[in-house]
This record gives sequence, structure tokens and C-alpha cells, in this order.
Amino acid sequence: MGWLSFLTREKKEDLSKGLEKTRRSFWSRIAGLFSGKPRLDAADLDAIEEALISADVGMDTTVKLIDRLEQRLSGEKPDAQALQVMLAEEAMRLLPETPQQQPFTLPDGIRPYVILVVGVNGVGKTTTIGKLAYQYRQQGYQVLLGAADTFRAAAIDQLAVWSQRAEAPLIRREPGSDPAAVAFDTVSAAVARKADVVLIDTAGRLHNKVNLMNELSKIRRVIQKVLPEAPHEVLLVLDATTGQNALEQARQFIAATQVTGLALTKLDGTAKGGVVLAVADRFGIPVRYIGVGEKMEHLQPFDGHAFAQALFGQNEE
Ligand SMILES: Nc1nc2c(ncn2[C@@H]2O[C@H](COP(=O)(O)OP(=O)(O)O)[C@@H](O)[C@H]2O)c(=O)[nH]1
Ligand SMILES: [Mg+2]
Repeated sequence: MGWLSFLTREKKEDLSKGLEKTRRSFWSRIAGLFSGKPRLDAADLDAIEEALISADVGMDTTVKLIDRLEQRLSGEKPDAQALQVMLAEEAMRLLPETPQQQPFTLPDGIRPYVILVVGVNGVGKTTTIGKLAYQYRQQGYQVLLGAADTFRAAAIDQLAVWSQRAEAPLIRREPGSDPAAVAFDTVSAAVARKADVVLIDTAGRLHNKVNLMNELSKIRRVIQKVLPEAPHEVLLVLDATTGQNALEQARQFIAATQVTGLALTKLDGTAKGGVVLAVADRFGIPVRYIGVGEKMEHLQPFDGHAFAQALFGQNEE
């Protein structure tokens, strides 16, 4: 299939560790399947279906997986390893092809490359920006951050800490100022300073959905006054620990604004890691990054092949 992984062995270990809760929980639910009867029956498929739903793969995606599994098995009973391989293969077929470009490299000729980061409060936007800034800096790019989450002083200060850590200058205004004005300042400064990449943080107060979406539109328009083709990416951050809620957030943001990529955080803290499959299958928008831990390098570029293996791989321990 020509899958060329850009994840090092070490990163694959982080990934496997990050998905451990989901994987363990999944296999513990179907452990009983592999003793006794020589052939697979309907009850076995029900058990697998339930285990997938418990892992937050979501109803629609689970049904697809079960259908395909049923076709492939046609009455045969796989051992645990064969089931693992099949699940991983079928999961991969659901994922949009992972771009084969080196992670954290920018496309040629687009400078500054503007990334707008959106999502509800607490999902990990600011942290993800900090980690991305660090990774882009590692590649030698000049990075500029924009603190367009202006509602709380703490939010700006949090980004300021990342700015120092990643050595990426921050454009900010007073708390309470207009987020679109900060976005404008940031992109203008990036043009003037010939920065390579711009990461703009935004607020995500969901209690006023209409306002939030209007505000994101306004930020886009203002950015386009400086650079008509920007933002080049709109990254929607989702918290994997919220399972089906993350799916609902994705639905709302995708309907309201032009999302080009997804980041799913906190996979290390949940048994609901299957939500990555649900989101990728449902919306067909590429998952760009996943968070498998708190450290800088724990924000990984998403590799569908490695992900599917790590999600369904057995626990040998
Ligand atoms: N364990 C873990 N925690 C994360 C990850 N990503 C973000 N967090 C934590 O989630 C919390 C909220 O993150 P923050 O970036 O402030 O969210 P924001 O409100 O969307 O900007 C912080 O405590 C982060 O450390 C991850 O991949 N794994
Ligand atoms: Mg934040």
C-alpha cells in the first residue's frame, strides 16, 4: 500500500502508550471470544460491536466496521491476532490518506503560512499551539504567535509562557480587546517581519455559539484584508476524552467555519480513543495531529496506519 511512516520507533512507542487505555479496555471486553467455540457467531459480532461503541468509535462507523468484518469472516472464527489485523486494516480504510509530506514542514512559496486554531474551551488549543510552535522552530522556521483569545488575561499569559519556551514571539493586546484586531496585528507583523508561520489562538466559549461563530468569521475576514488567501489552515482542536461530545463539537464547527484539519488531544487520558476513527470517518477532514501526553513531543503528526495498529494491537503484557 506504500505506507511510508514518518513516525520513528520512539514515537510509535509513545503512540502505543498513549492508546493503552483504549486498547486495554477494548480487548478486555472481548477477551471471552477466543475460548471455546470454533466458529464465530452473531453473539461474537455483537460483543465486538459493543466493544467498539464503548471505545467511542461511534454508531455509524462501528456498523461499517462490523459489516466489513462479517464479510471478511464469512463464518470463520479468527484468533485474537487475526482479528486485530482485520480491525486495523478496516480502520485504515476509513481514514483519509495521510499526507506523505514530512511533518512540520511548510508548503513551498506560501509565506507567511497562517494557521488559525479553533475549538471550545479546555480542549487543548493553547497547548497545541505551543507544541506546534516548538516543532516548527525545530525545523528552523520563524514562528509568530497571536493571542486572539482575549477574554481572560490568564489565556494570554499562558500563550506568553509557550512563546518563551518555543522562542516564538507573541503578538498581544490588553485582555478584553477585539480578537479580530489581534489577528490583524499578528498577520500584519508576520508580513512585515517575514515570518514563516503564524499560529493564532482563539477563544472557545461555547455558551454563546452564535457569537463564537460570528467572531471566527470576523477573524477570517480581517486576516484576509492582509492576506487574501489566508488562513491557509484552520485547525479544529477536539478533546478525545469527551468522546461523542467531540463528534458533536466537530459537527458544529465544520458547519459554521471552514475547518481544514483536526487535532485530537488527551488520548493518553481516555479509553475513548476510538473517537478519532469516528471523527475521521464522519467528516472526511484529515486528522493532522494527536496528543498522546503532556510533553512537547507528545503532539504527534497523525499516521493512520500506525494509529490503527496501536488502537487495535493486542496487549501482550
Ligand atoms: N494529558 C494530556 N493533556 C493535554 C493534552 N493536550 C492538552 N492537555 C491539557 O489540557 C488542558 C487544557 O489545555 P489548553 O491548551 O489550556 O486548552 P484551551 O482552553 O483549548 O486553550 C491543559 O491542562 C493541558 O495541559 C494531551 O495531549 N494530553
Ligand atoms: Mg487557551
